[in-house]
Amino acid sequence: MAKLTLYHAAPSRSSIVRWMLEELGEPYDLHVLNLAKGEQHQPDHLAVNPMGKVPALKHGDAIITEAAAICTYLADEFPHARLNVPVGDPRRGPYLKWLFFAPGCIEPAMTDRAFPRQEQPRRGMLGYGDFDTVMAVAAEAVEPGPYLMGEQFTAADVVVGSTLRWGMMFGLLPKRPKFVAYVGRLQQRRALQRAIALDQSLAVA
Ligand SMILES: N[C@@H](CCC(=O)N[C@@H](CS)C(=O)NCC(=O)O)C(=O)O
Repeated sequence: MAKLTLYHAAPSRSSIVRWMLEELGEPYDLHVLNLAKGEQHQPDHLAVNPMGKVPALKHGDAIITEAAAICTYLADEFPHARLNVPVGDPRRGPYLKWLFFAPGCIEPAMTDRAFPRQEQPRRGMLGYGDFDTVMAVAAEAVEPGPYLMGEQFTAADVVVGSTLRWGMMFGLLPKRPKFVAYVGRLQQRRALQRAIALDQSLAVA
């Protein structure tokens, strides 16, 4: 089987992929980068990800970047883990919507609020519209639960859940009761607990 290698720094957005890999239960190697030392901008890493960022995933000869794309890829590539909604299932559309919603709407709404622009663009020009609508839509989506796709935990929960978890942890997102309850459910998952513990030991090493 082709080897999986995660280009990782802890804590960072590559922790999203580490959680995903722990959910999958497939063996993987880590290639750890020190972001503070700028290793992500060195030529050997730029050959992997010309964006000079983590995460990146190498699977055999394939290199995938962008956390949400990597999680989507892994869920489809290892369907036995039941972390995807397969092509042909009518729930696939909403599943993909949430995978794109985190990097396409939640994250830019959050960072634009943290680092406001000098001039506020027209709402129609912003792909996410406005912060309050994004928060309201996300809160309604996580409410019935336990997961975004109902009883099935999927890669969409890894991506959306990580964004909400980090956003609240750093005070960038409001601690809405629906977000807190959802993230609390996710934190019960052994794979997330394992990923957090592994990242903590990496950070202190
Ligand atoms: N759009 C990328 C963002 C990745 C990203 O910004 N990673 C940060 C760590 S959280 C990084 O590598 N920063 C180092 C740098 O830009 O120099 C994704 O979702 O994977």
